[in-house]
Amino acid sequence: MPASVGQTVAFRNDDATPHHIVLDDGSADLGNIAPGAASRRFTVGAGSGTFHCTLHPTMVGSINGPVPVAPPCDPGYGYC
Ligand SMILES: [Cu+2]
Repeated sequence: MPASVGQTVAFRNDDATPHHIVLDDGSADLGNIAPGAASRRFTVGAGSGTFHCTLHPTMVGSINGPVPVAPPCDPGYGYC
């Protein structure tokens, strides 16, 4: 479900490898998120709809767009 602007949300890493999420508009760098852990909470801004993982540059997504973007399938990172 997409998040709304102004909503406070966090990422939870259900994967087996760390991820480092940065919002593409530069409004939040959530740092490394260990497997099984959650990031700090942040407020979704009007321009913070997309994000990427600095550790896995092909991992991109959307948090408030009309259609969430699924990360690309990469068996090496365990998220297919
Ligand atoms: Cu990652």
